[in-house]
Amino acid sequence: MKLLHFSDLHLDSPFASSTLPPKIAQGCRLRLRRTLAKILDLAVEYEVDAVTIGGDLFEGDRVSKDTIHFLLESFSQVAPIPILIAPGNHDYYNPVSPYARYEWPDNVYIFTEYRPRPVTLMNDVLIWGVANTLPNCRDNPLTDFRAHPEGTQHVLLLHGSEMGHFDASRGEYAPFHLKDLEQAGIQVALLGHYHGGRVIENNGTVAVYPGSPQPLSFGESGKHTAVLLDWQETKPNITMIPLATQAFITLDFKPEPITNTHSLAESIISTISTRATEANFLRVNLIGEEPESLNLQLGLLETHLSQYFDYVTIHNRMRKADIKLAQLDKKTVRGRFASRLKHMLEEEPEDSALIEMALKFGLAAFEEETILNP
Ligand SMILES: [Mn+2]
Repeated sequence: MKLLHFSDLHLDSPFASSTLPPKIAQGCRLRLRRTLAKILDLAVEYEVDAVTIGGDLFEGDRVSKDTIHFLLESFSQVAPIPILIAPGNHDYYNPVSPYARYEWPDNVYIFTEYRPRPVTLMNDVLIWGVANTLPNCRDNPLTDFRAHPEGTQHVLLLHGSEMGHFDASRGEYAPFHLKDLEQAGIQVALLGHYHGGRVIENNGTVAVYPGSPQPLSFGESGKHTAVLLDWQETKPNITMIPLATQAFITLDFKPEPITNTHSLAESIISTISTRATEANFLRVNLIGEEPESLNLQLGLLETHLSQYFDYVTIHNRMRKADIKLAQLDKKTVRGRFASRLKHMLEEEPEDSALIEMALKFGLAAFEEETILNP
């Protein structure tokens, strides 16, 4: 038996958390549709016995009729390959969800209850599927569940949080533990919810998170795959097939000892070695102490980097340089200037931003004048 499993495609995602411009976000949504086409091509190519979807296929509060029609057509094109869907927290099942309102092709089976229900895939294989039926299911869906009968391969399809590998960035939905799988007699759990792909093995039970096929925001690390499971005997061989063609790259960058915006841009570019094939989005956090010599022009830096990346956002989190002892030498004009402003900083903290700016530009002016100590 062969299965192809994926989850968390999030069709029609607004990509809002990454503040992408509308046109770039539109390109990402198009890429999600193309990724579904790619996954279904793989299903045909590998001649799988079923495709399983572990929820968050689309974003239920935003999904367009157009996208649902795209899904209906895409799924019917791979018939008779069965497609089993366990709705997640973003595409949860209820009587008004697209899962209930549209007529899905005959090869599509949608789970509708918040407890494991079986579907016979072949003679001795049962797929137990669970549907999230609310946007925030918090009870353990496996409580008191026992897969039966014995001697059958029991596979679970579920969108939920395995609490032993809890990913706080995704929150606690349909929570369960690995031991619940064991106790229920589940051999393989095909999961969704965590967007970083991983395979968890424990006492003969295998749990698979494929990750979101495409990363959906900055900070989404890990693998982005569809997973091919190929049962030779009782245990499946597991192959994670990478699918991401877009990348959200976050870089914390400490610019010392760089002296100008141009060399800063060039060294940021050379730091980033891996790129996705279709689109790369870059977030740079400038950290550490701001080099005294660096008269940073953020707009210019962004334009420079935008020649190499599809979207760039820069966050300047550098600390202002401390006032150095030499600058406080009261025998020099510069020292008296620095001391005076340092004193103002202590006396008038509410104006600190303005005073720091005056200090920075004032000291820069002194440097260019080459003021010598007497
Ligand atoms: Mn998701």
